[in-house]
Amino acid sequence: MSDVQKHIEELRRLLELYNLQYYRDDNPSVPDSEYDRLMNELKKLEAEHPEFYDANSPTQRVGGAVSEGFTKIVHQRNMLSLGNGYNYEDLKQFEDRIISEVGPVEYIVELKMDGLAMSMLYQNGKFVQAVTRGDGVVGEDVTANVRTIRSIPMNIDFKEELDIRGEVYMPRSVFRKLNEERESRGEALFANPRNAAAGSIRQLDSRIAASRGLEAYWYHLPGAEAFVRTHEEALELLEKQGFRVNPLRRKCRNIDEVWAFIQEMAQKRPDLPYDIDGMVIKVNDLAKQQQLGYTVKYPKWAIAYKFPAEEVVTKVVDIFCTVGRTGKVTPNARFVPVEIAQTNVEYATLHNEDYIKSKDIRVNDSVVVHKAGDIIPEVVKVIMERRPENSESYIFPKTCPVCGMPLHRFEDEADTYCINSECPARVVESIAHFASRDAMNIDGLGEKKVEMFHKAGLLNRVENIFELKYCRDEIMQLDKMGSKSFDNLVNAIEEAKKAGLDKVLFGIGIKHIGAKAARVLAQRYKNIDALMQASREELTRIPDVGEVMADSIVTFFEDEQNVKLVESLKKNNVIMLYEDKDSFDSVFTNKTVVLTGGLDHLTRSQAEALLGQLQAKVTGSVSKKTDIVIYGHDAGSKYDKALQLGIQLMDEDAFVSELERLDLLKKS
Ligand code: 1X8
Repeated sequence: MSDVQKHIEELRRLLELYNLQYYRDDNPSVPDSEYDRLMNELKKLEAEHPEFYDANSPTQRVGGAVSEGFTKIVHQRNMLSLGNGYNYEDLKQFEDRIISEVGPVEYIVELKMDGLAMSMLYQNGKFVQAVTRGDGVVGEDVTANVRTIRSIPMNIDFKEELDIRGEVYMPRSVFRKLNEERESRGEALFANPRNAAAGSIRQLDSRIAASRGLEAYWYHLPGAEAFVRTHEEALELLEKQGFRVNPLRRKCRNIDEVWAFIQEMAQKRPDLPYDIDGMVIKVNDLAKQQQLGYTVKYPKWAIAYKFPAEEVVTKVVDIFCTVGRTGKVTPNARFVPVEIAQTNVEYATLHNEDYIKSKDIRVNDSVVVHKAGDIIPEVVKVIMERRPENSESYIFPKTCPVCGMPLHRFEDEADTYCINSECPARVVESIAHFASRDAMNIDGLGEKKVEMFHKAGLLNRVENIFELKYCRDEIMQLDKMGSKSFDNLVNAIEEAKKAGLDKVLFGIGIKHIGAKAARVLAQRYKNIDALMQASREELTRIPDVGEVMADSIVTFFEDEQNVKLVESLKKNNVIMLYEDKDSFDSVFTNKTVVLTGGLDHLTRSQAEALLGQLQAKVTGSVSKKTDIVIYGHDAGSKYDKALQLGIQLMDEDAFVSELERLDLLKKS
């Protein structure tokens, strides 16, 4: 290494240290002037020696990179959400189930940050990538913006690959200042710190993200069992490696201790420097976590306790109906806007005709509205004493507010439907649903755009989406859209063709088939033709698929229009196959594996951790019970013994290519 390079590295090391002392520890060891002097020296040297560029250099943390959009990244492990609890009974139930499955356990109780979930990847001790949660399976690459959060170490003293999960947030004080500045400049205000953090992390210009004073707490290390025994130790490991871990956490021996801590934190909540929306309770022992496992949606070893909803009184200004993609007519209330749980609330769903009748909600009524965190606002009750004298009951419409056709309410159903399949509201909603995030995820084709294109006669059916690329001039004129934006839209549509069978099944809008059921069906049938041929009886035999769903699927594919839609998607090369992204079925699954000899491409513990992920049992010695021996260079007696016993042998190259095939290792 040249002297210059050595000097650059030393400056980087010092500046990173001073950065962390200042931003993470709130405990600077040198005056600002000294920091500035070293930073200027480093900037000068880096400018003179571009060959030593390093994206993680302290000079890079003020931002600078401007990107055109965020690359979508498939998480190596899904980012799950948690089941919710709202009271003591919910938590007690959570504990009862745990006790019945694994006996009494210890819990770690932490604050539930109201921010943005994030996953950071470290390889070889270096920060390499940060990805938002997204839908839990696919997130967005926001590396350049996360790099500007100065409390995050860019280099750590830990060579194993780490996936570090946590929450990026905006402190309340920063939020207040930001909004004051925005107000003085006449800019739109952020509704709450969470929205401000989200807006900042999705800035295309990383210098803006850098200026937003974002912070982060880290609370989860998937695969931690390779290094430690408990969640507590995992958090300590993160702390030791220099990550901010929220110190407000407690180990509890039972749910009563958990509840006491929750009460304590509920008291302190208003004085915290950041927003929290609840508490997270996790089983401490990692082996017990694994034993408890997961439901389809949530880990069974953790639960999120949500603080109670806030309630506010406001007045109903209007009641109006909207029509969804299935034709369902939903009544909504519009209020005098109020702030609840730090968001502005102006609308709430009134669900259906009976709901309005049972609460007797009327225009001009004063009502109690509640909202908890991410839960949609609801009308709790009408304050009857304040009802004006000339008040009249709400009369549910007899005709569709959009197309004017008569509405229909089926017997035994609470909902009312517009049964005109060409009703513009239904058409727009079903196309927008197809394009939406949890379905095909077509950026730039939200409801407003779909409505506009529909009005212009460009979008009458889902399959027309794939013809938009031929309407360049019309769309650019219609939408005052630049040619770049048009290209982006066309690219997003092309990209969406690869979304996979599960997304297509959800997107085409089969009644009663949500995102989860769509995934189950895709996993089961692998291609759409097999599903189209499935009988009612066959479908009901699938766990998670009941009779209502089975009927709905069969009926859907009996409709000629829907068969045409599928044909048209095929013609447009929309992929209708399913590839398993998160099941790691491999040659190693449930096998006993021995590693021997020196490995060149990964360390021994990396290999063991990856095999662990594949549900293989890694042991130290070769016996008749061994299924596979993976050998590197200079393998000795274990290799010989495997040969003797006729055990399957696999060299490192074969092992590495299998890991690459499973997307557990990146191709080098
Ligand atoms: C979400 C959050 C978790 C924690 C804190 N804040 C959150 N928003 C924590 O574990 N301390 S865990 C979590 C999740 O798993 N979805």
